[in-house]
This record gives sequence, C-alpha cells and structure tokens, in this order.
Amino acid sequence: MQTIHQLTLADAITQTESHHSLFEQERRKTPLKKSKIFQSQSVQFVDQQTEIGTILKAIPSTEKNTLPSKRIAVLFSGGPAAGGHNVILGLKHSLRPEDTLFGVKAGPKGLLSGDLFELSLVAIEAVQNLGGFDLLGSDRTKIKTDDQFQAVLNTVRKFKLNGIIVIGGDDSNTNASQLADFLKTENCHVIGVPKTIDGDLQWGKFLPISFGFDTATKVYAELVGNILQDTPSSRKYWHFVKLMGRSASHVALEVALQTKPPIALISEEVKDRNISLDTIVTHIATVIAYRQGRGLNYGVVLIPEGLIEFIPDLINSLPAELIKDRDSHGNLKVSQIETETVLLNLTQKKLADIQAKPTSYLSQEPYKLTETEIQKFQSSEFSSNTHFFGYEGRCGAPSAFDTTYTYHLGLGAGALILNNKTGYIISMTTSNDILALPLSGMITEEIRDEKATPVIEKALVKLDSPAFKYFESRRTEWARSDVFSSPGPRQYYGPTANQLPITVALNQGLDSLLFTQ
Ligand code: FBP
Repeated sequence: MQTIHQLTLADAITQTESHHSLFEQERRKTPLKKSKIFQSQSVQFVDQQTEIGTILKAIPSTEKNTLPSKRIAVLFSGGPAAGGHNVILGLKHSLRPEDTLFGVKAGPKGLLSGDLFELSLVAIEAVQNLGGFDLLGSDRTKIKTDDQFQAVLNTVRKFKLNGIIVIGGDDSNTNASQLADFLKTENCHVIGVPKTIDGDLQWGKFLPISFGFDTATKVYAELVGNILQDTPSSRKYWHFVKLMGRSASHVALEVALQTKPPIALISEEVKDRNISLDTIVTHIATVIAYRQGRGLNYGVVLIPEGLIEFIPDLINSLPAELIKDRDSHGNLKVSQIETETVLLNLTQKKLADIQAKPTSYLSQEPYKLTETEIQKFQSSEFSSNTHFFGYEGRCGAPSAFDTTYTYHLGLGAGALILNNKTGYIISMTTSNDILALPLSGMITEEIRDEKATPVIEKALVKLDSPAFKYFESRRTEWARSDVFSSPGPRQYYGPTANQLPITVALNQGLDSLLFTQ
C-alpha cells in the first residue's frame, strides 16, 4: 500500500477507506514489544501466597510446552473498550503453531449459537493497535438458564474447544467464573480478561485497572480540556458534562484530576456522606454565583453517569419505564438518562433563589462575596450547554498504555490456557508482573433489579484513597479560580506518551506517571 504522500488527492481520499487512514496505517505498523517473561521458551505459573489468598504468578521457563494441541475460542462481552484487538493479538502470539484460535461472533450470543470462525494472524494484524471490537463484535447476553449453559456445551463439543477466553467487565467475568465451573468436567478451561472503560474491575495492587479506562479518560480529558479552554475565551457558558462510567466514578475522578474543572461530582461521596440532591444543587449554584460575582461567569461541571443510582430523590423522579429498562445483567441503562439536564434545570431554579436571597448563600467562606461582587452576580446572566461524553471514548485507538497492557493481557491469558489453568482472570501489575487471580474469590452478592445476584464486586471510588483525597484537597481552589489544564490528545511518541492514569499512579503509591515495560 502506498502512503498518503505518494497518492493524488483523489486517490488519497478513496484509498483511506476501510481502516487505511494515515494514522491507522502508522498505528498498525507500530511493532509490539514483548516483556522479558514472554521472550522465554515458555511461561509457567507458580503459586503465590498473598493477603487475598493464593494467586498465580507467571515465570519464564526454558522448557518447551509439550501439551497436546489446543482449540481455543475468544469473545468480547459488554461495551467496547480500546485495546480489545491487541488482547487477541497477544493471545494468538502466545499460542503454538499446532493450536487453533477461534473468534466468537457477537459476544456471548455467538457462543450460544455456535457462531465461531477460525482467526488467522493476518486478520488480527489488520486491526493491530486499532480501537473497537469490530473484528468479532460484542453483546451483553448473560448466560444464566440451564438451556443457555447447555447451548454453550453444544458449542464446546461441536468445535472441540479446550479453552474459552472471555474479554469482559465485572458481569462478564462473573459469567466466565460460572462457565469455568460448568465446563470443568468437559476439560474446557475458561479465563477472563479485565475490560471496561468504567475502571471498576480492580483489585488493589493485584489488578490496578481494567483495560480501556486509560484511553477513554484521555479522550474525555482532551474534550473537557478543550471546553475548559473555551470558557475563559468566550466568557459566557457553563457546561454540564455527563461522563460515562456506570456506578463507579473512576472516570469522572480521573478526568477531573487531568483537567481541574470548577466542579466535579463523585457518586461514591454522595452515597457515603449521604449528600442530598438539594445539597448538590446548592453547591453547584453557589459556585456558579460566586464565580459570577468574581467575574468568572463560566465553567464546567463534571457529572458521573452513575450519579443517578446514588440519589434516591433523583431516581424516584424518573418515569417508571426508564427504571425498568435494564440490560440482561439487571443494570440500569444510566447512559440513556439525561442526568446533566435534570441537574441543570434544578441549578437554574436554585440560582433564582440565590438571586433573591444572596446573603443566605454567599456570606460564608469559601464562597463569600462582597456587596459589590453580589451586585455583579445579580446583574450576570447564566447561559449553559449540556454534553454527554461516552461513546466517544470507548473505541478510539488504544493509548500507548492500553496498547501495551492489552497485548500482555492476551499473552498472559494464552499462557494460562497452555498451562491448563481455569477460572482465573489475567492481570499485569504496575511492576510488570503477570498474575492470575481466582475469579471465584472475587464474587460477592449484589442486589440487581431487586434480587440478590452473585457478581464480581465492583470496585468503587474509595473516599480514603490517595486519588480521592488529592482531589478533595484541591477542588475548592479549582472552584474559586481558573487553574484548569488541557491535556490535549493522547500521544504515541514523545515525553507525554507513556503516561498512566493519574488515579492509578496515586492509588498504587507510585512516584511518577510514567510507565515502563
Ligand atoms: P462494560 O461494563 O460492559 O464495559 O460497559 C460499560 C459502559 O460503557 C458503561 O460505561 C455504560 O453505562 C454502558 O456501557 C453503556 O452500555 P451500552 O453500550 O449498552 O449503551
């Protein structure tokens, strides 16, 4: 294929169709480097005793893996997250020439219907380092009934599968754990891979983050940074931005740490500190009024999409159909609810109240205004915009971190299967250790759709975590003045390329944002 520099304008436009933009060509060509452990003849796993029980740690081996050939299927499950294709590439690279890799079309649904096809290296390399899940597709079907388990068994027997790799979030990995138990006697091993932009599939230092979180938050932080940069330029708008991330607020916290907006809400704080809807709205409106009085009549409010689930007043105000509309795992479809508009409308009403009784709201630090400033606030107009950043961040080309991380998760998942391990989720730590954590040890009960349901515990933002504490210590300053920053687009070369998410670096106790391999 010619590069864009060698083509006429007309050819350049037509020949960049089908994943052949200059950017995609360059990314596809970028080689992936295996970490030391995967450069060995084979990889073995040894038991490691830890505070969360016995886990497995990968070690290099000089011996050739001589197990009989294997037939392995891989599927995506749930929402897309950047780097999924590189998991499959890592998986393919970990297998031996005598092994066969099948792709399952359209997620768990394809496993039920037996919609599998053999995955060639050429097909996978065509999407190497690129975003999306389009090589296979995905869906949110939960495998729960006896008939569904039987359908999986039929597929396993039909394709003579020895292994299934489930690339998914907490719900999909719960399903992976159940499938691992169910298929044990069939000698078919099941391994999970931690995927979700929500970042709520974490296990302390053993599983620092799910893949896709870094890319999604870098995309959102770029967009939020651009809007923040617009605000003191046009000097007239307040932007209410809802950010994707069901239940947990890791995404909102990460984007806040990257951009430092005047207001960012964290659902877990609202829940743990029992903060009422009125208190939230009063806080937003007071900050707006304060800034108007100080001549800063603009700003950004970050709202995690899961907030709705944590505020009974808000959820009760929704039409019954919206509450009933849940996915196959019993999750409320929070991405479809316009929380940002609801909060904006309430804020406008509260601002009218502050206009009428300014001293009730603006006579105490940290949002105290002088008489003249109150007059300035009272003569200011409030203009607003709403945004929802969600789907923009799930399928972008993986960041440098997600590119490498996912490739190694794939290499590790393949190594587990070649070691006859089952019921584990693969992980890579910030010190580049490849670990396997037993899925059964992560399962707890959650109320879903009013029923107690076994699920992998969602890792929510902890109020005593270093990331939240740092945010808490700075946010009043961010509200009172303009200290925002614009991180720009994610980079693949140069000094800003190899950056970890800030929340991960803080919570893992690292002293640098840089990751090395
Ligand atoms: P996963 O947990 O499957 O990774 O999906 C997460 C997510 O992106 C949430 O942030 C969002 O609420 C939801 O998916 C949207 O789902 P859908 O793609 O069905 O609209």
